[in-house]
Amino acid sequence: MNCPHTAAAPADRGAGTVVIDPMVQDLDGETARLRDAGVLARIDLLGVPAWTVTRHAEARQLLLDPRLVKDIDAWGLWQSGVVTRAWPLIGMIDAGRSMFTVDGAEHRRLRTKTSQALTPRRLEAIRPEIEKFTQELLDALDAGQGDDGAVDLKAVFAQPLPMRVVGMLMGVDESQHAMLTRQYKAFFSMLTPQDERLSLLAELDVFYTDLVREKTARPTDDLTSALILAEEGGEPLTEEEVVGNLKAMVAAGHETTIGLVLNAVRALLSHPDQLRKVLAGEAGWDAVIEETLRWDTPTTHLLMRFATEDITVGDEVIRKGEGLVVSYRAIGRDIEQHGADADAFDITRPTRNRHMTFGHGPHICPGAALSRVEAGIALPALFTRFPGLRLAVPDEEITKLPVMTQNDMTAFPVLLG
Ligand code: STR
Repeated sequence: MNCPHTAAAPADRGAGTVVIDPMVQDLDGETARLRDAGVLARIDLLGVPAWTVTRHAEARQLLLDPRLVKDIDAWGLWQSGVVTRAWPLIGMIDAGRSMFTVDGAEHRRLRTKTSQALTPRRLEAIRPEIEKFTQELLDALDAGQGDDGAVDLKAVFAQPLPMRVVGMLMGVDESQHAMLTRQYKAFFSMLTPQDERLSLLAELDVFYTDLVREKTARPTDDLTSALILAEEGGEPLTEEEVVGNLKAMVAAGHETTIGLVLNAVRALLSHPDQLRKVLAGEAGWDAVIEETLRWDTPTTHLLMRFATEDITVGDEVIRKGEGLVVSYRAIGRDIEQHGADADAFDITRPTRNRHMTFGHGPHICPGAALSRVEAGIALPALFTRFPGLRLAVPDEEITKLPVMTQNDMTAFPVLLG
């Protein structure tokens, strides 16, 4: 098979390779195929071969393995020039120096302030602001209904809420939110031509670098300013490192939370018995959030880690230089971890908190608590304000964003009841 994105055709992919569909036309089918392909499966990402881990226990172990690193220079296909910046997924890996791309002691240095700023205790201080944003966006939903009574829950509510929250935390002015939303939509979409993706990433670099310079000159009380200031006696982050962290926080902090909120609403609307349980107080919103995180993970596949030595997993060996993806959606449906009914959405399932959707080990999502606070405010507020909330189109007509790595929708039209 010819690969248009890489400099040379990759090696034989073998019979057991699961080709990841850039258009995300059948996510449940693909998740099941990955699970069937084994603990460690070979996948094809737009012509580029990689391994993926599809099981909870083995992923947990691999995510603690220091022989797997995030540095793209450890990737054989990159070293040899087979994969280049022309590959549409390169921006998911070659994202600049930040806590997302560095390991070991340097990783701790890059990450500490961020994780300290996002502890549940520190987040209590911004809860009132998140509640205020939520109420404003609920008003916007009410005002946004078209002639047919429908309104897009994604565009009007689920998308702006996390953007405002991460914008407030990082000190990104509200006047820039529409631009960022537009840029990230194009960045993630597989329909965007690669030259456009590369130029928008360059524009974002300029934008974030300007922001960091402004905060360096006039620090405020946001996390960007905190990242710039040196710890007492510590080594300050470089401008490049602050920019890298800021990019990672804004990208991760809004895209994944959109998925969490929308996937939870969709799951409840298509499982009215479960919705009734929450509304009757028989189960908490935290149960809805955890079960959604397990059953319909906002991150489908996380790219990528590279083996610095041969790593044996069961009967397979990840060779030195090969890439490993973590397929969180398949991991959430692991029968060994969640039982034979792992494909069922059940907010009362005993293992609902035992998912791995935020990762594991040193890179575990530093924004996990924040996303739970956001969804924990947004979901009850939405269903309290609009108890008759329902889909404006049949569920089958909801389309996924053409994004291989994220589990998000193009739009989510609802009637407010
Ligand atoms: C997007 C592009 C960019 O400028 C920086 C980053 C680093 C963090 C990445 C982000 C990326 C893509 C979405 C990710 C996020 C970390 C968590 C998020 C992968 C590459 C998830 O989907 C879990």
